This record gives sequence, C-alpha cells and structure tokens, in this order.
Amino acid sequence: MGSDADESERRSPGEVVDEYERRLESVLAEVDEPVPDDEGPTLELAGLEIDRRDFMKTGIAAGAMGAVAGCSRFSPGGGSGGQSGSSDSGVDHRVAPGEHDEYYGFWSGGHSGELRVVGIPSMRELTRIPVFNTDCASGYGYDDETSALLEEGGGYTWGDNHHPNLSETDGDYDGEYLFVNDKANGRIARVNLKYFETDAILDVPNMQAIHGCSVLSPDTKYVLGNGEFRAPVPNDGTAVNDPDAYESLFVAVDPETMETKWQVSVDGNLDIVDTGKEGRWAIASCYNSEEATDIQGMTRDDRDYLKAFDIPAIEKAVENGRYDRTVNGVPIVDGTRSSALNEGDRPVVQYIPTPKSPHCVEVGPDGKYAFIAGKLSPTVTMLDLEKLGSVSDPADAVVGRPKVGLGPLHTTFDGNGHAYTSLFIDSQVAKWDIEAAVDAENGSEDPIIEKLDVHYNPGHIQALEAMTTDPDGEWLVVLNKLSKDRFLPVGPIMPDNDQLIHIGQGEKEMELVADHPAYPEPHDCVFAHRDKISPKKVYDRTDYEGEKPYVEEKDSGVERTGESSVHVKASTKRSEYGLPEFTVKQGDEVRLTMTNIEGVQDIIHGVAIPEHDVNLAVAPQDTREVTFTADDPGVYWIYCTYFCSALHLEMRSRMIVEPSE
Ligand code: CUK
Ligand code: CUA
Repeated sequence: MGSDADESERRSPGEVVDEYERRLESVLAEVDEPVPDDEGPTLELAGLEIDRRDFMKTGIAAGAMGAVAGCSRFSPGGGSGGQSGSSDSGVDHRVAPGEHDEYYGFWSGGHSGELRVVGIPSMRELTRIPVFNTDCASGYGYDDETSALLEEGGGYTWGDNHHPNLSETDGDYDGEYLFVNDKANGRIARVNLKYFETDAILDVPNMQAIHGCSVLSPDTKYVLGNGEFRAPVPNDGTAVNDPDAYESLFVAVDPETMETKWQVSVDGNLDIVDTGKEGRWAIASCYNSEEATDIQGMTRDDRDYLKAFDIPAIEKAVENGRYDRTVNGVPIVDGTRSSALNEGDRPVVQYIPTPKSPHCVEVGPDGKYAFIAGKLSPTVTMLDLEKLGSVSDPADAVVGRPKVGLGPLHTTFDGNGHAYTSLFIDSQVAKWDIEAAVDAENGSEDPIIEKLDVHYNPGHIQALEAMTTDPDGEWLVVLNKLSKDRFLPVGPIMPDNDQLIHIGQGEKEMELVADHPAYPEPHDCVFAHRDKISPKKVYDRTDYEGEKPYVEEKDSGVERTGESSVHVKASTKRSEYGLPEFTVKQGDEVRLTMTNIEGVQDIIHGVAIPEHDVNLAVAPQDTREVTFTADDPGVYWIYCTYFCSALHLEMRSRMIVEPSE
C-alpha cells in the first residue's frame, strides 16, 4: 500500500467521495472537448497523478493509464499472417492509446441480429448496435419504446442481417442513417447515426427473406431489398403445392417514412443487389432460374440471369397504374420475362444471362461497371451500365469476364483502377486491373496482378469507402468464414476471422497485417471516414419532447392513475434516484419513467429491478420508460447497473409492494 492509501484512510468517507467526484469531473471536462488528433490528453492526465483505482469507466483515460503503465503495447513482429501490430515491411495498423481510428467500420452481425462498430485500421471493436435482437447491456428490448419497436417490427426475437448500407447524399455518406436487411424474416431496419440506435424496423409485406439490400445512389431515394425465397404471394395457404406459382419480389422502401412503396415480381429468385451511381439501375444477381425447390433442381442449368431493374421505368409504371395487383397494400409490378412491361424500349426488368449461380453484385466507384462474381464459375462478369440503356440485346452489355480463381464471391475497389475479388474456394484475394479485363478475352487470366492467401474461405471484402464514388484505398478487410487454427481453440463454435490487408493507394503489393476474431457471423461491412459520422455525446431532450416526459428531480413521485395502476417518475444522477423509495400495491401495473439529468458524457445510470425483468440503461439527458406488473408483495432493491461513481453501489431505490389484502 502506498502513501495514497494511508492518506485516504485518514479521511472521512465524505471527503474521499468528494475528492473522487472532483477528479472525475476534471477528467470528464477534459474529454468533453473533441480530442485533437496528435495530442491526446495522455500527458496531462499522467500529470494529474490520478490513481489507477480511480478509473472506473472513462474510456479515454483508461487508454492513458495503459500508456503510463506500459501495458498496452502489442508485441511487434510476427510477420504477415500473424495477429500482430505491424508487418514484415513495417506497415503498422496500431492506433496508440488515447488516439482515435480514422475510419468507422460498420459490420453486419449475421444471425446474432446486431451490428458491430469497429475502428479502422486498429480493428478494435468500439460498440455494438442491437437491431433485431434484444441486448441487456444497452437495455434494448427492455424499455417500452424499444420493445414496441421490436414488437411492431414483427415480434421476432432474432434476425439475420447481412448488408449494412450508409445513407448517401451526392454519392457520398451523409452520416444520417444505416439500413440493414433481415434475411430471416424479410425485414429492413434503420439505425439513426445521431445516437447509433435502431429507430425503425419494417416487416416488409409479401416477402419472406430479404437478402440483398442497397440504398439507391446517389441520394438514397429508396432502400432496395431482394426477396431470396420464392413463395406464393400472398402466402396464405393457397398454391402451396404449386412451385410454378411461387414468386420472388424486389422491394423499394422510403428511407424517411420506412413505408413500402412498390414491389416487382420476377422470374427465378434474387440474391444480392447494388445500384449504379445515377439513380437508374439496380442490378441483382440471381440463382435458381430453374425455379426448383431442391438443390439438384436449382443447379440444373448452366445459365442464370442477372436482373437489371430500371427504377424510373418502374416508378412510371406504378404512377400510371400499370400494375395488376395490390397485395397487403403494396402495388406489385409484373417484371417477369413475359410481362407486357418488358416489351418496348424501356423494359422494367432486363434479364442478362450469366454462368450459373452468380453471387455478388458490386458497382465500381465511377458507376461504369457492375461486377458480378461467378461463385460456381471462376469468373467475374462485368456489365457496362452505360451500354445497358442502349443495346437491344442486354447480353451485349457484358464487356469483360476475367478468370480470377475458384469460388469468386465479392469484389471491392481502391479507386485507382483495381478490383479485388474474394475467392472462397481458393482462400485467396485476387487483385486485378479493371480496364485490362475489358480489353482481354473472356476467360483470360491476364488482368490478374496478384493473389494473396487469406485464412480461410473469404466471403465479403471491403476497401475503405469502396461503395462511394471516391474510395480511399489504403486498407481492405476480408471477412473469412472460417478461422480453423488461427486462434486458441474455444470449443466447436469457432470465431470467423476478419483480416486486415494493406493495399496502399493500390500501387502496392497486398500485405496481410492483422487477424481479428469475430463472433458469428458477419457477412459484410462498410467504412466511412470519421469526419462523415458525428454522433451526439448526450441526448438532446427536444428530440423526444411530447413523446416522453423529462423528469426533473423535483418532479419525482408516485401518481395513482387508476384502481390498479400507478405512474412512478424519478430522476437519476450520481449517485441517487429522485425517489429513495416508493410504494405500490400488489397487482398494480407500474409505469416507471426515469430521466438521467446529468449533462456530461459517459455517465449512464442503470435501473435494475430484481425479480421483475426490468433493466434500463439511461444515458445523459435521456428518458426511458418501462411498464410492468408488481405481482408479488415484498421489498425490492432497485439498483444502478452502470458503474457511475464511487457511490455507485449505494445508488439505490426501494420498491415496496404492499400485499393486496
Ligand atoms: S452474402 Cu454472406 S458472403 Cu449474405 Cu452478401 Cu456473400
Ligand atoms: Cu448510477 Cu451506477
């Protein structure tokens, strides 16, 4: 024990707490201002001589302590392929303690239902955003508002999100929203990037599985979704034994109102979708043109079709009432090959033959080509989007088909004329020259510049801002489905392995820099420069004015609202609830409203009520409400779950439930 401890032993508890609060305030005040890039608060904090024990949860300060204690160093070296900070050639992805990453990465979480936010290039996980799942840490799905969101969004307890999309203005990220699909239940959700919170979940009518999902560039006019599974429309028990009558739908959703605008019925099914940069084309891949119901049938033919949706032509058909059905309130346009709307010079959907079962569609940064990876074919099909509008046979818009390797799934771009394609079967990334592939014969390997081994079986691949009109090069991440021997064994369910690869501005050789284990199961990610994303640090109470009360300390109290209902309101702050205790009657329906009246960032208060399944997290200036029934008489200690102060353990309220008789 050092002299600090001796000294604090001589002080009264009140003095110790006051001292703690004073130091905490000064740390919080320090980090309230944006931290400049090159000079974080590290030295200043070290100068404060704050004891390590004083740091309970001040993120940036914890980083500073790491630097002081020398415990945050990664072991250097390890060479390419190791989980190391720098590579053989000295490329370093480490971000020093207290410094910030340059990019936000938004990862889909697959059937975990959540999204993850990862800093690039450090690959540190910064937070998780629950979307289709409930989450005890953030209280998502526990308060009235978020449980209603999940309930109205279909009432399921899980989802399978694959394709996160950032909203765009003029072809660049505007930092407003992120949209993501739910393959499991045919839904599209919206995350508000002001608070990094899910604010809407749409259970899209008439669709069972939405797989491909993309915003319509350049201005996010729609969020588009691909129906992967074919089923009767409506799926109400009719035609169940008639697979010929099953349908696959394409949907357009309004990004602001989150309403379904229209759907298009197509032949075959739909897999992945991306859009051109001019607002006209949405290109979808498709497998199962055979319209079979088993794997043998689905892979029978050598050909499948890409589908090119002409968005303005579809809008015109809807406007002019040229659709034959409205099902569950949604107009459905006939986009099948035999549709009358596909005759003439502005077909609503063009069908372009490709080798069987293609997988991804990614449109390059200049919007000139769509790249469709072959999956079962070792090639990438390049579709010229300018030609597509002018040729009479859409097959003539295919302008390149380089042979990249076995199992090509996804392609990304550095903005300097290169494409990078993940090879699932070869466990490699192939880097190739886009224009050279147009000039070369179909099936040529000449455009290939380089291949790099990855570990193992990659799916999606993303370079920095590759989905905008102006990619940044420098880094790409490849999302490997299998990690096998790359990490300590953790039982039969292994992590995926997200690998960070340095590509420079595209002029360099690819270099594997880091492994990063990922909990199952990310599919895709998207990156935005930190200048384009600016979340709030505390809530703006005017954002929920009129929807939820803001409970000041003086408003705390219990109001009987009916024979067997009460409204309990309380403020929260360090280190007390506005009500030290309250009494309700057995059988009462209790509406509990809690406001965090703190104005500083990072001081969150929790509201846990044992044996009542109540769990709220209330961030500064936010209000959360929960309604529950006090079924059992007794005494229940309400406590705070977020470590918020030296008196966090003492932060309590007492709920007394009086027996009814
Ligand atoms: S998909 Cu999973 S690797 Cu859902 Cu984009 Cu291709
Ligand atoms: Cu409030 Cu812990």
